[in-house]
Amino acid sequence: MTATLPAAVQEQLALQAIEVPSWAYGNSGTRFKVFATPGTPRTPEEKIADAATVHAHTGLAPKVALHIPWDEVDDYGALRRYAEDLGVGLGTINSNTFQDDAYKFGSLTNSDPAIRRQAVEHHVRCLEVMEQTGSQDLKIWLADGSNYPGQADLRSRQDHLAESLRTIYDALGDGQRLVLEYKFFEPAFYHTDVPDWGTAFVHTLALGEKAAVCLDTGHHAPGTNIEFIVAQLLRLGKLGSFDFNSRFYADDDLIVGAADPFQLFRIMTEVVRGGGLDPANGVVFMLDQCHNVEEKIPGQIRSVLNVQEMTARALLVDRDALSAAQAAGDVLGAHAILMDAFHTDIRPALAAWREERGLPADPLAAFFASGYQERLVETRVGGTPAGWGA
Ligand code: PSV
Ligand code: MN
Repeated sequence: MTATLPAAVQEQLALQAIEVPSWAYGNSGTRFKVFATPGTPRTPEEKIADAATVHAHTGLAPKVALHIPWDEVDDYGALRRYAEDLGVGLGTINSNTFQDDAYKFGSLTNSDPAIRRQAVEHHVRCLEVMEQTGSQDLKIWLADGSNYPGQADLRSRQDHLAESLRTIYDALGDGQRLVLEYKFFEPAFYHTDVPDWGTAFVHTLALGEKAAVCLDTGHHAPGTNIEFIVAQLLRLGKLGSFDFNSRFYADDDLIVGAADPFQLFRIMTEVVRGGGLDPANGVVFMLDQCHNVEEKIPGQIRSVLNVQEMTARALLVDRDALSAAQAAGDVLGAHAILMDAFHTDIRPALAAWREERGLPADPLAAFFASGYQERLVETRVGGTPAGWGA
């Protein structure tokens, strides 16, 4: 492919905005070991500074998603101004009802009304934070579930969930949305209260227009056709956001597009097909990743570039030719049209696209040459490195 992308593709790419998660910059690991990294941020401000560096090198990551209470500060208005001074905004607020002893047997689904109330109040507090950060989305992921058949009443927990979500939904302010994330297992192993897109869909449908589904790419059983779910949710107007990452075995939270680049291409192809790139459709593209053994800022740069590369390839699919081949029953012809786009090396064209915008042609090389990481290692001395609090 020549070094120039078609104008229509360039226009679409210019609109692309990927939210990066604050927790990607902190230390993380497995239940076996969290490895410390020199230069790791100690505060939400330092995480935001690292995220702003990703945006400065790629032009792709204008917002930082926060996790409450991991990113708890006294003054969220000041945090917002701090971010804006660095050229980024604050994005999705992720609630956390999975690290408190009270939630051992569930949060919004708990059979104890006092615990449900505590969990609802946490979410209402998150909505207040969103007022100050200017965030649009409250993202709810629940660790709720059970480990043994008979341990919990599956049915009444759905009723509790519906009621708790309703209370939170009714507290949404102007321009705020509730986004419900599903995950098929972990930390609960027998049953999970929001295990799949269907459950997330029925709850958000019952709530109303300001509620939608979050699709975390790592939250499916092996072999699940995720792009089908993308197509269906877009068709139903209920795809609120993505949590992008890669998985080999479980919820690995690896770099998006690393484990299965073709899957990311297929997902982005359905996003394009369903109008999901149009900001009017409200789909938020977020990363939900951890960098346990690789460098964190370069890991995030690699991630947003992977999303951009697969978006560009998806935009190159010859739609008219594909429709004609599909209508004609030309199985191999239709397949070849899709594969032609996937196999197109758009990297030189994207490098040129960046240069035209005053961005480095090679963001990773520019980051390594900038000395930013070395400065962090020298200056971030003392204090407690941020972590996921597990
Ligand atoms: C749960 O596995 C999850 O995907 C949710 O989005 C949480 O908020 C996030 O991970 C925490 O890392
Ligand atoms: Mn997630």
